Amino acid sequence: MKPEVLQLSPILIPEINTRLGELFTIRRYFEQADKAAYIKEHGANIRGVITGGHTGISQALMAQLPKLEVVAVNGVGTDAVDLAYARDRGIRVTATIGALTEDVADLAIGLLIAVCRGLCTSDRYVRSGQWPHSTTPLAPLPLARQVSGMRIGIVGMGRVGRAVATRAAAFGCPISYTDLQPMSDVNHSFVADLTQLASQSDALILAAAADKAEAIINADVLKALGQGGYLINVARGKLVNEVDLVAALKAGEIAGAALDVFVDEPRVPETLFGNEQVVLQPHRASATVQTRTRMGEMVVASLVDSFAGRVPQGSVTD
Ligand code: 8YV
Repeated sequence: MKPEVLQLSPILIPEINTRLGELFTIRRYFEQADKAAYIKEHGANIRGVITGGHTGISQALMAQLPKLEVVAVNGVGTDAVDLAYARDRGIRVTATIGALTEDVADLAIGLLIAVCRGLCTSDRYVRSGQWPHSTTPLAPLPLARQVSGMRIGIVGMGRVGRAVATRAAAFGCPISYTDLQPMSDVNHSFVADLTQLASQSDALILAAAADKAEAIINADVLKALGQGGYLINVARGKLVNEVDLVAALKAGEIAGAALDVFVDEPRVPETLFGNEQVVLQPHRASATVQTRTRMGEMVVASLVDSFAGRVPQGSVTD
């Protein structure tokens, strides 16, 4: 009999869904209107879970799956999974480690350029048909901020942070970083204190895991980043005190922000919608065909290996 797997969030690659269906009995929880009834019906037989990095799985749901052996996260962040509870129950948790590093770093740089160069504002200007009505052939848009040479502060020098650093270095940007400790294999300057890092950076790029860090970007850090500073977030919304960020943007205390992630997705503070100093993305950093295919393959392999008694490549609990 095929193992039963509860799927908490969709996978957008058809070939991966076909493969999952061949190997397992997939219970598509995310499509159910009455989720409680669905769990009552199928919970007792579920041996595996597929979920997204942001979605994770609550302890309450894991508690209703007595035969659960493995949670395969289709993402790299495991902050939305109670790892201590999973370990206690002997439930393995896997993540798609390494699969999305390049895409997330690409988007971080894309967002930095977009917000500094006003790409979205300019795009809206052209699309709305305003350009021909300008009194000069040049659009009367404010001049932008040069990106090359900006002092970049990276928060979290893991895989993504390092990939961001490689890209920023190619733009001639001096790079500093903060993390729990200095990394002996990283040549950029380590700054232990986040506020200090902010004060000496033109842009802060958040690439940290959110397991151990919440609301670390607060009013003090934003003040230190200052009126010429930009905040880029491709990690997790909860790293930022969003109320402080909205207030700092409104008061012009920082120059701008480009955000792929938010505290309460898909809800985004509406006051940001009309703010031209902000670029907004709906959590898309890993959303390319190539990366999502690789992630899906890792999810399949995690489940197959786990059910076969092998330790999967992306296990975070073994
Ligand atoms: C994905 C993520 O969008 O990797 C993560 O932790 O949050 C994102 O890359 C998400 O996991 C897709 O399900």
